[in-house]
Amino acid sequence: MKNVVSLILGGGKGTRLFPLTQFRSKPAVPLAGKYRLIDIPISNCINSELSRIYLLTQFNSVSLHRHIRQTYKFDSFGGGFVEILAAQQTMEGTDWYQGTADAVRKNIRCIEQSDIDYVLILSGDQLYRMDYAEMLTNHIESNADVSIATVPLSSEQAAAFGIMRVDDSGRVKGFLEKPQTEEELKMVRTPPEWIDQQGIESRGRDCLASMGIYLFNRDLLVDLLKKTDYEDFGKEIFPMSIRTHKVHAHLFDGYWEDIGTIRSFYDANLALAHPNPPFDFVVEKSPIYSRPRFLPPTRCEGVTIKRSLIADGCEIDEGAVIENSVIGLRCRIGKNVTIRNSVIMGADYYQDECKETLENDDRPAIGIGDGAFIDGAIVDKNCRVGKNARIEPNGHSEQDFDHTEVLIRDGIIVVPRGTVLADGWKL
Ligand code: ADQ
Ligand code: ADP
Repeated sequence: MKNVVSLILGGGKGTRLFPLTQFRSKPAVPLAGKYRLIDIPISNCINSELSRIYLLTQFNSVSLHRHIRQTYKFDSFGGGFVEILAAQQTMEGTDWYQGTADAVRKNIRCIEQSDIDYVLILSGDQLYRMDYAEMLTNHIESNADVSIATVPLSSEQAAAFGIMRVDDSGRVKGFLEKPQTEEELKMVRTPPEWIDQQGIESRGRDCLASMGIYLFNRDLLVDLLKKTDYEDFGKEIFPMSIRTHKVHAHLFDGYWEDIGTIRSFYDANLALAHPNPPFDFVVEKSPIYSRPRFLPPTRCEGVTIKRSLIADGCEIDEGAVIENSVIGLRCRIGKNVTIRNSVIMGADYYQDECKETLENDDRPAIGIGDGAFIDGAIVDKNCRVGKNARIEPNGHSEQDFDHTEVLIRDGIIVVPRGTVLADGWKL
């Protein structure tokens, strides 16, 4: 696998994940209480024995950079690395990445090194487990120029993805980025029988969606990027190159979730707390890596916890009830607090260590104050929720809502990073 280099696209603005992406890039968004989204593709690479990894970033990338620097250190003998390629002005150009293909083009020298035969392009914001070595084997056996990983979906979900039509051998014959009309969809539908024939139960699914995971023969990728000015893989490179090159579909049927919206972020996190989670962190041979933090174990005092994940370093006081929720690092939860169906991200630091604990600070402490009630919410890091505050959508929707402290997105209340909600606060 030494002749494969991985490029993770970590630069999108993540507008649909606002306000979680207000101060951080999408791949830096916390996941399952103690990880960040970027840990997923990097762990998949390491577990597939791919250790030459570049991460292309552009927006709000400070916390992402710090996380990578503190987490992924390889020994000096194996030649592995995770290197960040932040958008920068150069002698050749002064503009930022214009799209996914343009981001790769602007870093073309990294893939032009002589010992690289294949380039694996990944997204920095998806939750799945995949052995990329299997994709490479399939790519070589089918003698493909490019392979696109694809997952079967129903037509109702198709509008959010690149959808492809393949022939019997799996060669891609049509590719449409985000088909919006029935007419467009018709051009790229796949008969469910074909999916069944490949040994995957179609269960009514009749679309093959691109997972945004591409494996290119290096020389072809360099050629395409140098000879064209295409800016995007889904919109331009694939629709054009299927005519002239052998683009092959690599079928995948495991759990795969694109964490692009507040709703998908919320659902994916809560699903992780199920007794049989669709994505399991407990796989001994292929762990999901993250930053080692040396936090103390969570301390609980007379609390009721059902179907929840509790990260390290929390303190949960007497009478608290936590159901169907994810509680992140260093979270302080006061007495008789109720938290249901919520993602509480926790804190970056313990307040006592910080100058903010000056005696004249009359704001509520970082964490969730005594008697607070939270249902159907995402509470970002370092928030101060006052005593007896009530955070719940309460029948409000995004449209009729004009509050300065919190937002409603996809029916979920989002409390942005560092928000202060006074004692007794409610909608
Ligand atoms: P989208 O996710 O909508 O669809 P895009 O916004 O291009 O496509 O993002 C792909 C990845 O590239 C994301 O990880 C994003 O953060 C990153 N990215 C976007 N712009 C970037 C830039 N300028 N610089 C660096 N990184 C950037 C894509 C495909 C679809 C496919 C879905 C699957 O286009 O065909 O179905 O992914 O999720
Ligand atoms: P985000 O998860 O929002 O991207 P950041 O990575 O920007 O967060 O911030 C988290 C980092 O802040 C942690 O790495 C932590 O080490 C650091 N940090 C630690 N103590 C403090 C402090 N007192 N104030 C602000 N940040 C701190």
